[in-house]
Amino acid sequence: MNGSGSGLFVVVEGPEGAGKSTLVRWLAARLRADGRRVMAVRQPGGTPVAEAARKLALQFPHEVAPVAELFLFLAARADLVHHVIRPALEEGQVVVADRFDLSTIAYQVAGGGLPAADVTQAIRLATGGLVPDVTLVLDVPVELGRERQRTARKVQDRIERQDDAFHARVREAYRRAQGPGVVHIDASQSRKAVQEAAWREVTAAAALSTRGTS
Ligand code: T5A
Repeated sequence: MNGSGSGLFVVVEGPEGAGKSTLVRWLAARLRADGRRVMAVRQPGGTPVAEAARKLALQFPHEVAPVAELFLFLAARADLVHHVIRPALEEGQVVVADRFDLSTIAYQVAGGGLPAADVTQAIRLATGGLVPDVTLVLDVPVELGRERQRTARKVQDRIERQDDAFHARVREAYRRAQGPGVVHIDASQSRKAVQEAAWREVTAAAALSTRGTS
């Protein structure tokens, strides 16, 4: 399905504080306990170039033009796909990614107002058309996500500091997302309930695919 070798490509998406990193860590551990070889990645990040782009996109103390911001995220993704994700899939590993293309549609298109068709083309160029086997979209109300971030004492980056209207558009774009392998999970539930729902979807995707086994 992902068009790259025999691995399984799992993406976790959703707005700020939805519990993506928590779920990625849990899924990676659970899959490893099942004897699978797992590569967990976050975006933007994961290679020296992608980490440098992450700093520019999220921590640079100057205004970044919307299209420049788009290309920073896509530069990070292109490098991660080329150096890490495709090779891991080709080796038959399960790749679990914290964010992927849907983040760009939610934040730069719905949030930032860039044109969807152009961004979709740019994404395709950056990833070579790589598509996840399953995308778990975690949904939480904006205020609950912010509350979780505050409780976790997360220092806000440039995008998290955007206003509530921006984050409401991001959440709405996630809620509207659909397509092959896209699954929505109510992430205002307990960690355990979210993990169980996610595990059902990942095992179903692995069963559908001949991939994802070690
Ligand atoms: N971005 C990214 C774009 O604009 N375009 C793009 O193309 C890409 C790829 C990345 C930023 O970049 C933007 C979007 C983002 O603004 P980041 O620092 O990587 O930023 O941060 P986020 O991905 O937003 O991650 P967060 O840490 O904010 O949120 P998570 O990962 O969703 O949440 P997590 O797992 O850290 O959990 C937050 C807290 O909630 C608790 C956790 O223990 C933690 O304390 N928690 C729960 N509490 C109760 N119930 C549950 N079910 C819980 N699950 C987790």
